[in-house]
Amino acid sequence: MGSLWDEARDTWDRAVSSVDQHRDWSRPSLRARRLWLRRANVPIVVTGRPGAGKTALFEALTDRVSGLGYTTRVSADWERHRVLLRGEATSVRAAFLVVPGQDSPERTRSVARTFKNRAAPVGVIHVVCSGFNELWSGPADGALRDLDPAPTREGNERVRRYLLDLEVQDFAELGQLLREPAVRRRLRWLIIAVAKIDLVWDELGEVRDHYIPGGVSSPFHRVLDGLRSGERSLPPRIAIVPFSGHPEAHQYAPGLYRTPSRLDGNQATALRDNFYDVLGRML
Ligand SMILES: Nc1nc2c(ncn2[C@@H]2O[C@H](COP(=O)(O)OP(=O)(O)OP(=O)(O)O)[C@@H](O)[C@H]2O)c(=O)[nH]1
Ligand SMILES: [Mg+2]
Repeated sequence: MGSLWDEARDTWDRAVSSVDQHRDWSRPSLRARRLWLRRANVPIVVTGRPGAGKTALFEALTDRVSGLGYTTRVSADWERHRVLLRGEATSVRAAFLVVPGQDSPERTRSVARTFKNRAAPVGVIHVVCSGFNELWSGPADGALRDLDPAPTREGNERVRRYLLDLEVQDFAELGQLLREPAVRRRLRWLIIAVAKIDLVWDELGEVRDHYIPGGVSSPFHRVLDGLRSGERSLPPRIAIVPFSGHPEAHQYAPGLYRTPSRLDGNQATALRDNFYDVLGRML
């Protein structure tokens, strides 16, 4: 296994240990501030499945306190923001585009356009969540109707596994877009944000092994390795990091098993600050 994944594992482990070492007064290495009516020239696209935590991640990054001010709701439309990212040695005006997760022909077309045209992104933040997606339509969601899970942890696990498969498919679709010539010319970095890590904090080893190659193989690695070999469609820099934009208990629908959050706001802030470090190194 190449040193790329060893490095990715080190970056992940550093993020995890930053949670224990975090101090309330520590200063993040990067500031992210929204700009109004200012030009921005570094396009960054945030992708991922419905209810994965994309909006929560963006809000946490641009808030002073992680997760405050974020209202839970489905994003029906694209969220476009201009953000000044200022580190010690860098200052970048980024145009953030948060893609709505909901499937529709318009969405598919417009995502493809974003990746094909001359405004192809310089950076992609792809959000995954170990299958703990929010099912916005609740009991009416097709997965719940088909699987009809018992209100137990085992029932929940079936839904989670099913959503984990969809997550891999979605990542494979992103992989197709990364193969576009415009993207291969432009894209410098990819961060895979493993959001909602507060829900799986007691299974961190498994989660890391699912997303980062180097241990037991997983379908997610196959997509990553496919991008890396052959056509070499992985951008020069890649990081896979745990994140928690909005720690809270999770339930697929009322009456079903409730997964508790295992991190508090300070710990989520530590992961946010770690994300700033990672992002700062990409810019
Ligand atoms: N436990 C936990 N819940 C989270 C986290 N981030 C988001 N959530 C919850 O997950 C749900 C979906 O989060 P969003 O950020 O709105 O998801 P999204 O990816 O923007 O979804 P779409 O708008 O459908 O594309 C919300 O109810 C959030 O409160 C997290 O880090 N931990
Ligand atoms: Mg959203």
